[in-house]
Amino acid sequence: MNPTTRRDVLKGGLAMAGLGMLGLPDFVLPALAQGETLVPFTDLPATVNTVPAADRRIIDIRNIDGAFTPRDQFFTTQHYGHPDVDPAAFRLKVTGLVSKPLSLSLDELKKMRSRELVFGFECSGNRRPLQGLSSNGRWTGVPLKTVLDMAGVRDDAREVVFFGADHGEEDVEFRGQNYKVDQQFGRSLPRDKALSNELVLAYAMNGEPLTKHQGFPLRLLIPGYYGVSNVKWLNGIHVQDEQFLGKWQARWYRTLRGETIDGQMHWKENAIAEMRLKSFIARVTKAGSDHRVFGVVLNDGTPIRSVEVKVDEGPWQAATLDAATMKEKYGWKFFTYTWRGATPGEHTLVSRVTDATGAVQPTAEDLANKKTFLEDNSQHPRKVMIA
Ligand SMILES: Nc1nc2c(c(=O)[nH]1)N[C@H]1C(S)=C(S)[C@@H](COP(=O)(O)O)O[C@H]1N2
Ligand SMILES: [Mo]
Repeated sequence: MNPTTRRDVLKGGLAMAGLGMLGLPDFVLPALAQGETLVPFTDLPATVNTVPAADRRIIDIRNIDGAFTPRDQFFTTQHYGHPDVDPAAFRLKVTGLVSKPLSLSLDELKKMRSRELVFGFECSGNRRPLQGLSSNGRWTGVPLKTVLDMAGVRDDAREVVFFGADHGEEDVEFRGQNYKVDQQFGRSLPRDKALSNELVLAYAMNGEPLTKHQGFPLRLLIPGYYGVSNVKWLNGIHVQDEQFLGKWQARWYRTLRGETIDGQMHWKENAIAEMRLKSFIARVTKAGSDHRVFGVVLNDGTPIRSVEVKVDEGPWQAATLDAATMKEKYGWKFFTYTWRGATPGEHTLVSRVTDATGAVQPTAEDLANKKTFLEDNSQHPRKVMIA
């Protein structure tokens, strides 16, 4: 598809939404094959505002046109805005229960043996109707284990806490008292997880330095975990023997779920960690007399067994897993399904993914006892209009 045609399609979409061209980013539309056209979702506006604020960005899932999200389109969010970090003065400090505290410059980190990590993640708040808070990148950085081993984690250490340069005043409530304290954004991991092999302190994505949005100059990446775990503007690693109960670890990022155990309802609050098994349909296109359904899978890295698609009240049908994206353990994955014989009118399409352990993506009804909106990995029925 040539650029002129893409722009025409974009204009068409904007005209339908009653918006002008001014002030909107020049996003390219998906690489549609010759003669392939987008089928409108009737439960999503023709265009979505992908830049709701200067430091926030979502993706329009209909526009995904490759395995890796370009750095200027990668979804982005944070709680305290963007801190200013001077890369020359930057130091990563490793403190606490270590035999040798460290203070590492960016150059020192970049001289260490690096590794690449393909990792796609979603914000734990990503959900219908937009599903726009996910992206996929090829990251470069230093294994966290290299730095922790260099510092020497002591035997009495139980947790590793990661701090960003960003901070804000928070109310810490205790029995009717509010204590206002200035806190850095902080997240923690149990010792064994922090010392496992796949975690990376990243300074580049898709072959270029991180942008400010992505946490320049350094961020933590925990493959398979939700977005919140990937601490941006990372400047402190503190090793301790206590549990870390900071706001963004223990209080804000929680899911409340009811679970029946031995006939009795138990209400559990869990901290956000591993991504839950999810698929969603990102776009439907018309190609000749057939329709093509394209979608995305995200999870904790457990191999994927299958994705199925259901049209209206029909049977579940096998979708085709995209071989290239399936190869990357922690990348997002794509699927396609060819929908034959679509009749004019509105139709409901839904996908569900099953992993190698046999776990199946839940329906919204299955999650009826999940009371907070985080970790919504439910099957997402999507409506389209066939002309
Ligand atoms: N230092 C810091 N890191 C942070 C956050 C934050 O507020 N401060 N937000 C987290 C959340 S909630 C998400 S979803 C991801 C988003 O990462 P991205 O902007 O690269 O997409 O960053 C995480 N890392
Ligand atoms: Mo998030």
